[in-house]
Formats: sequence, structure tokens, C-alpha cells
Amino acid sequence: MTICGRGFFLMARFGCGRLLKFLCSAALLGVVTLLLHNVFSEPHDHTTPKPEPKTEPEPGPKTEPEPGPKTEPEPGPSSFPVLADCNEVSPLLVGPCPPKLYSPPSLEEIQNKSAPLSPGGLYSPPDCQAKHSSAIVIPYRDRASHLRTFLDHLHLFLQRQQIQYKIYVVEQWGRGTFNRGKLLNVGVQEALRDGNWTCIITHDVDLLPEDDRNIYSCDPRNPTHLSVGVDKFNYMLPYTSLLGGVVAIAPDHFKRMNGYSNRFWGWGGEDDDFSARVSLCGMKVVRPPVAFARYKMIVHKNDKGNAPNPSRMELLKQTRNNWRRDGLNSLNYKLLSKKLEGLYTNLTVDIGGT
Ligand code: UD2
Ligand code: MN
Repeated sequence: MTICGRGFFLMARFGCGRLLKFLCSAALLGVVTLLLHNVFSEPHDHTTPKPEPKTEPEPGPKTEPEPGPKTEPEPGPSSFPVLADCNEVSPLLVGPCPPKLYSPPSLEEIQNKSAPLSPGGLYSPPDCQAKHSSAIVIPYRDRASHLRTFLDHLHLFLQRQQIQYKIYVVEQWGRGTFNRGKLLNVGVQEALRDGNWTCIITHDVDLLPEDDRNIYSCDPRNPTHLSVGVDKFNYMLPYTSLLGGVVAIAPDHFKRMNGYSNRFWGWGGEDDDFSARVSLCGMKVVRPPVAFARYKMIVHKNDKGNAPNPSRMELLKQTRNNWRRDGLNSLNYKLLSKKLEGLYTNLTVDIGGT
């Protein structure tokens, strides 16, 4: 018998008021209902939590740090599905892919052909988690039609490789002497401020890869010279230490080398200086097989403001003594604008000089 039952019995017996009787009967009814419920319902297990009802798999936040631009919104639990890693070798590769060298389409036409890009020319494969994230950095001035030819070819080429990438065009402002090395330093520094890239690709605007098995990712130990064979040089290296054209380099290696020299104004020498830095830092240049590390160079004349640098040989003699204090750590420039175009990010910079 419950306590209330006993109370009711006593109160009824000793003549309590009607209200009290009513309250106690209601309480007794409650207790009986509870007892009946316990007898006829499933026994509750209080030791193990009941499994949640099955819903769609919940995409959880990723544990790996997300590569790519820091400004992009982080994938939230309900905004993106969790993607499986992309295959080691992309199934989309076609091998030889002859570039169309002349009469490039308009930027709008190129954009319509490309898979959707985020503003500033960022691409991530839609169906799998990219294994590589590469910033493509291009030194640039007054080569509008080359840039369109390049974009027309490169976007589809990189998308077939299933890598995450973004193209940065570093445009030298003004009419001063061109400085490829300094522009590349600016581009790498700005790209690394913009995203957690695992690889940097320094890339001339007039070089078009001919085979998509030449993957735009970085070797974990050494810088990679990707433009091994160029049609202009009959697909042969003019000399073994050449490191011009297209280079893939891990951000840490670029920093270890203190980037490029800032002192090479005009054509030539900056690539050889960069090559010397690789060995001075205890690394070596690696090269993929020329069978697919092949490029076409758009035929061009010498540009105004980029005459061969007459002091380049003298400067090259000083690399060994100067590389530690001439480069990323002595870089100064004014970023005049950063524009997120549909197919690329334009960084217009004043790098000084004459
Ligand atoms: C070679 C190298 C190049 C670089 C250069 C010497 C190869 C395949 N190429 O190319 O990497 O070392 O010698 O500096 O080894 N640019 C402009 N506007 C200009 C001038 C240059 O955008 O007014 C950019 C553009 O991206 C161009 C690059 O700088 O592709 C290199 O200049 P280049 O094409 O005149 O030099 P090139 O072909 O002799
Ligand atoms: Mn060229």
C-alpha cells in the first residue's frame, strides 16, 4: 500500500473534509495509472542510451585542416556532404591535350566552358576531396591575349587533375622595367596570406602544358621543374640547371630559399639565381619524364620594358653571398588592388624600380 493510500484510509476513517477526500482520491488515481503503465509498457533501460532515430548521415566538420583560401566559409555540418578522397590518379585524365595557341575566346566564353569557379578563380573538385591544393602564380604585364589562351587551356587541364587550385595573376603596375622574380615573390606571399596552399606553381603566362599527366602538385622533398621540354627548345633542356618556365615548389621550400631575388630587373638571370638557391639550401631539382612534362610557348617578341638585363651575370656571381638577405625577407611593394575576377585573382602591384 502506498503512503497516500494509507492516508486516504485514515482520513476516510476519521472523517476528513470533502476537499481533502477529493484530493487524495485524485492522487491515488495517479499512482494507479503509473503502476499500470509500468506493468504494460516496454521496460526502460537506463544504463545504455537509446539509439537515435535513423536520419541521413550527418556531415560532421572535418578533422583535417581545410586547404584553400582562408576567406572561404568553412564547410559547416549541414552545408556540404563529406566527400571521399579523390583517387591517387584522376580518372578524368586524357594524356596528350594539344593546346589551342591562337585566337583565344573571350573571358566570358572561357568561363562558360569551365566548371563553376568561386570568385577569384578558385576550383575544388565537386565529387571528391582533392589531394592537392595549388596556387598558380603568374608574373604578368600587357599579355592580355596570352592570358586568355592560358586560362582557356589551364582551367580544364587542372580540373581533369582533380586538384583544388586558384590562379593569381600578379600584374606589374606602371612602365618601369619588368621584374619577374619580384612579382613571383609578391604573388607567393599574397597567395599564402589568402589560403593554406600545399603547393605553389610559378608559371609563365605563355607556356601551355601538352599532357595532363604532368600533375600540378608538389614533391614533399624537392622543387619540381615542370616545364622540362618546351617546343621552342625542341623539347630538350638547353642546360641542366635551367629552372625557368614552370616550377612546383612547397611553400616551406620557397621560404627556406628566401624566394626569388628581388634584384633582377629586365629579362634573364632570375631563374638561374633561383636554381642556385635550391642547391645552396641542400635540395635538388626533380623533373618528371619529358614524355609528358611538355609545353608549347606562344611565339612572342621581346616586350617593352623587359630588355635583357646587362648586369645579370654580375648579379649571378653574388647569389651565394646574397641569397639570405635578398628575397622574401627584403621584399617591399604596394598592393594597389586585389580583384576577384571570374577566372583568376588579379593583384596589381607597385614594385618600385625605374
Ligand atoms: C625564359 C624563361 C622564363 C624566364 C625568362 C627570363 C623558360 C621556358 N622561360 O622565358 O621563365 O626565366 O626566360 O626572365 O625557361 N612577362 C609579362 N610581360 C612582360 C614580360 C614578361 O607578362 O612584359 C611575363 C610572362 O609571364 C612571361 C614571363 O614573364 O611568360 C617570362 O618572360 P618572357 O616570356 O619574355 O621570357 P622567355 O620566353 O625568354
Ligand atoms: Mn616566353
